[in-house]
Amino acid sequence: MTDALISSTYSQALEVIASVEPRIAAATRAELADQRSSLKLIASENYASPAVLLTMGTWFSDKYAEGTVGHRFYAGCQNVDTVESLAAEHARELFGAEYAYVQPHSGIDANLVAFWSILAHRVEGPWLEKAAAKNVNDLTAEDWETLRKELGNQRLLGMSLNAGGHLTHGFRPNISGKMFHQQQYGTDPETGLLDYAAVAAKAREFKPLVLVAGYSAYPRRVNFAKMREIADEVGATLMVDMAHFAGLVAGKVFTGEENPVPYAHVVTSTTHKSLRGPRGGLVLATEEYAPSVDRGCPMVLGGPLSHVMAAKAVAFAEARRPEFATYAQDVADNAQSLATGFLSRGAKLVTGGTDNHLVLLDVSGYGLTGRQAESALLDAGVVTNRNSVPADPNGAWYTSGIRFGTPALTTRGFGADEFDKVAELVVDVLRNTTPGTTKAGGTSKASYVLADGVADRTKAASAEMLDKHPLYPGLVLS
Ligand code: DSN
Repeated sequence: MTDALISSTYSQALEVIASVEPRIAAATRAELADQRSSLKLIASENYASPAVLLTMGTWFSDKYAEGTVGHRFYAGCQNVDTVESLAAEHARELFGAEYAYVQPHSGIDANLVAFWSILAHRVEGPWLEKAAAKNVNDLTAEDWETLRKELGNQRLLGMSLNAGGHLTHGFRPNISGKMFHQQQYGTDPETGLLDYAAVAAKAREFKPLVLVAGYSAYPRRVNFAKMREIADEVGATLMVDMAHFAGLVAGKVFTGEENPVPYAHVVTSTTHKSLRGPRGGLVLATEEYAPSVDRGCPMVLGGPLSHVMAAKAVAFAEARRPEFATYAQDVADNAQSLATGFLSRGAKLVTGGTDNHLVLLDVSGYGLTGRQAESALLDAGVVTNRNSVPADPNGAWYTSGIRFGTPALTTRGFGADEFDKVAELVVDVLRNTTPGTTKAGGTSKASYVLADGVADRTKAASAEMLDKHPLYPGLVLS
């Protein structure tokens, strides 16, 4: 697409929107300006291509299509069938998966589909075959009673939130921590690294039905062959949530035992993080689990978002191109550079570094909570998110960490030297931020004071780099 075409397409689209609700058009323009002028370092965010974004803005949004390809609860789904089949085909090819389900609306939805499918597939009962055979309406009252009892007694072992796991991996305040008896594995208290022997010991004792691997704030790679060995030993299903690192799998940075697809029974993902697609979810599975995954809608999900499935197909097609592999390698190399930049300036990193796309900086050494650091950085135009560190004394609200990710700025074209500069700017802000005081005169965990001039000098230095790597170059709104 030419620059002129993209510019006129978006300019005209905004005019149409403004004719109905000008404040939404204005907010959309403001969002582009904000994203263009800030250092986006949120590890779970990226910038989708104009092709992906445009695909979401069509009349596919208007179509209901509960069910599966060729088996819908609504008439007139032939074009949605085309879209869903193509998205699933691209996903299977991209990841070398036996089966792909592209309907989940988000990562949490994908995980719910996975939990359902594992329960449906694994939990013994007369209802099982019927459910998998898609005649769930034949279940008797007695079948449902068995199902309720059996489902309520299953166990799940996942990585704790503090160690970098996700809240859907059995964290108590999440439904995953309530629908299963759950236990969590952590990381080695000294190194912050995953201790496979400790995971195995816990699994032997707890005997989970589901072993969940994957993370949203663990800055290291995982050996999925080892996780599968543990799952097999205790008879668990291995479910891997690769939401954060799917782009590194697609781009073949994570290969062999670091690629979850050949080892996990069920793999879940989002499509908008390192994978750089539209906001949404994805489930990959072995043939064995496919029939129960296929029942995600209407068992767990509302009707599929056809416009987003179409955008997933476009994004997967993009990720199958050779340049995506280059991008993925750059994401990992840039994270190395960012981590090295922090370490060389005396910062403390969880696990002492990274070998994926994210870096977790412990800000307690600066006398700050994660919340204070996040706010001070935002004042300086650096967009991050606060995050717990292992055994965090400040809990999940204030936290002691800041999570940084390289996927978004790598999309803009930032290289290793620029990520080193980013580390310099971040450290400068943190060194020049002090905690505020509470009304009672104590040290606040929320308020902070950023020294005069620091925000301006950070923004000026960032602007030099951002101007060199414009977001959506050529897109000029009239
Ligand atoms: N919100 C995502 C993240 O930031 O990692 C996970 O749900």
